[in-house]
Amino acid sequence: MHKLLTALLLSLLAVFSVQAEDTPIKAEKQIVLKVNEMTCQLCAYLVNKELRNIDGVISTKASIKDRTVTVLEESKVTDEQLINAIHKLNYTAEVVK
Ligand SMILES: [Cu+2]
Repeated sequence: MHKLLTALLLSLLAVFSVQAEDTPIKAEKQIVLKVNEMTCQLCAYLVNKELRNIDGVISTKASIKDRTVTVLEESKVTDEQLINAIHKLNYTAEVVK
């Protein structure tokens, strides 16, 4: 009986530690930037590369067709950081959503 109780407690603990690991993921956010000058693969490559250099950016996806970049990032990353990175490439950027 005691063994069963211990096993139950351990599995409960396992559930709680999984939830604890999940918490930082909820601090992620996604924003979409419009980059009007991004018209070819090279532009998209440079924009992705520059944004991924920012500490806290998890992933980026540039679309030449829509001229937008979807950025998955930690909540500590500010819109200004993303926009400044794109300005470094001499492109303009505005937050779409
Ligand atoms: Cu280009």
